[in-house]
Amino acid sequence: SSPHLQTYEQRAKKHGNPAARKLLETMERKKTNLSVSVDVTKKKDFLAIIDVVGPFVCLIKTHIDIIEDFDQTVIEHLQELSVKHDFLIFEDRKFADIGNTVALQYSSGVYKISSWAHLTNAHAVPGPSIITGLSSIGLPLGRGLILLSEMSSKGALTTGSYTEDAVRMARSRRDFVVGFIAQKRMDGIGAIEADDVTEEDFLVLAPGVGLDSKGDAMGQQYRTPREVVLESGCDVIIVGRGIYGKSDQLDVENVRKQAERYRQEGWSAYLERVSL
Ligand code: 5BU
Repeated sequence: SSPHLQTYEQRAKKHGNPAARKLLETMERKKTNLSVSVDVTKKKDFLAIIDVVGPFVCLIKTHIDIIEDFDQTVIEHLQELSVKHDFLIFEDRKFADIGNTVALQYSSGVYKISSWAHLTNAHAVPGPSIITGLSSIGLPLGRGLILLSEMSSKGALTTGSYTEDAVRMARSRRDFVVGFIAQKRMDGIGAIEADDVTEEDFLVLAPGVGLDSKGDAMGQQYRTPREVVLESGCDVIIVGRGIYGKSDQLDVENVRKQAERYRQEGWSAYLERVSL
């Protein structure tokens, strides 16, 4: 049956990529398909939020380049928290250049993303060479790549044949590409008869998730965990401001409460889905 009707545990046993396998195992063990996107600019707030939401998430999503007071201790503490609370790390870098450049951006510079992020992502727009470049660094380290096949923002150009071509690119590199940022499952999309799609299991990570708001003033659009997981078959819900609110008024107790609330919503939608 289609991967989204199987349990995360069943899928973990069959997955060929170590990062994807570890993520699926973590989801099952902690009973969570929640990823929190920690988009704050101070390292103190960044680490405080992660310490609070850690018990409720399978994955922490970062934009490491927005931290103003970044230094190497941010990564050290992030890694300590990932062990303490048992979650994986996803740097939402959205690589978009030629293979040689993205390999350098992934491995080098200030952030050395490949040394600490289990997952990172890339636009499909440069074509298959972006996967060749990133995999030359990430594959030996046991990392996984997520391709952007759809975006959550109003008017996104990631539709139709672009989405199909992105899925085809992923299908030809299943050793390294483990899933999509998308708004729905991509099973069989763009496949031609010669493609064997029965063995493929792409994780679908969905941003644009919120319970109390339909969007923001800059084009973000929100759907509920139930819509995303049950109706659209996505595997991981990505929630940012829905959990930590306005980061200049951090209310730790409320962050904990919201993380538990989204975990509960996402997990019950998943349980309903696999019992169909
Ligand atoms: P929010 O606060 O829940 O709206 O944050 C959403 C996060 O997901 C934010 O870090 C975005 O950069 C990220 N995102 C997104 O919202 N939509 C997309 O299509 C992609 C990433 Br790709």
